[in-house]
Amino acid sequence: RMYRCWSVDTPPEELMLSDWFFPNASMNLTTTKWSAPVVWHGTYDEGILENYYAKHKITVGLTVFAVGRYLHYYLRRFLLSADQYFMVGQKVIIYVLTDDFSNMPWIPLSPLHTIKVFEIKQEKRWQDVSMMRMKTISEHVVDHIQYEVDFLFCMDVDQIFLRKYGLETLGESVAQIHAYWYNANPIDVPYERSPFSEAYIPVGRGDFYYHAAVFGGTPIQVLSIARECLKGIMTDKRNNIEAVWHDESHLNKYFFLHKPTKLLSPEYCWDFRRKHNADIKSVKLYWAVKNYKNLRATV
Ligand code: 2GW
Ligand code: MN
Repeated sequence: RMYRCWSVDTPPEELMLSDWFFPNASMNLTTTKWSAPVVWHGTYDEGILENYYAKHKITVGLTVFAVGRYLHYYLRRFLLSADQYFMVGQKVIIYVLTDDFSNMPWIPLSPLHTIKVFEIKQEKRWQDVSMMRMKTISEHVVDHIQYEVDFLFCMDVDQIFLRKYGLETLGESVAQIHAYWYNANPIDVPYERSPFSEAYIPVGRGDFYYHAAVFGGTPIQVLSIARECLKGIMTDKRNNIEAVWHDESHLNKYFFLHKPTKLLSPEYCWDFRRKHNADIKSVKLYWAVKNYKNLRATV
């Protein structure tokens, strides 16, 4: 299954400007123009992967933040579903970062799975709760995660695993294509458009719009991602500017400059409020329902 290249039916000057590829209804992109695989359901052989990793044992890490009301609202379902579907049969360490140690839910875990809980302080602004995850991730990768896992994912907590999310997703640096923008016109995607922000991507440039709810790779690559994003966020703060989608804008800038080695289709982070369509064969993870009024009241 292949996407069609945008430049096929656009004039040459736009071809020069645009790094963009986008799908149409019948064709899904399976390789980027820099030769990275785009993983869709059906593009991988689970049996072959399982055989390979039976001989090459690995441990996979997963960081998740649950601060303030998000602990009560989302953490239990995230963890229960992760235990059931994330890297089934592999060694997994889930790193929970929370401001409320004592309200950590009890979760029955499968063999080979474990949870490590770390306390962090709550930021005053919700934008900072989200953005400062990059700082915390960097610190924990340096302190211990780099010695504990072979691959690491970083995810939002407001989502739920629905099917096996497995070895096919592992790579050096892994980016998630955003469910809302995967088939959009590239000039419409919400990259940061102010040249005064470190996250700036000019109109007409960019490859994909990536979702910050899921990113990953080897610990060293995740460290590089988190450090660069944090650097951009802190520079913007000094310049009194905040990118339109906070850490997500900086992540998009990072992956624009350093192309990911593997991309995940929107099946790996789907929103069921989007109309069903034939591109989406098998949803592995989906967005939990959000009640902004209650959730954002205290933060
Ligand atoms: C965030 C925003 C408003 C109010 C509360 C929070 C909040 C976030 C919180 O009170 N507690 C908390 O633990 N978080 C963590 O930050 C949690 O892990 C959550 O999943 C993550 C990102 O916040 P979230 O999920 O509300 O943001 P979204 O779903 O609108 O996500 C996208 O845009 C964000 C930036 O605005 C991030 O880039 C995120 O990764 C994107 O998915
Ligand atoms: Mn989220």
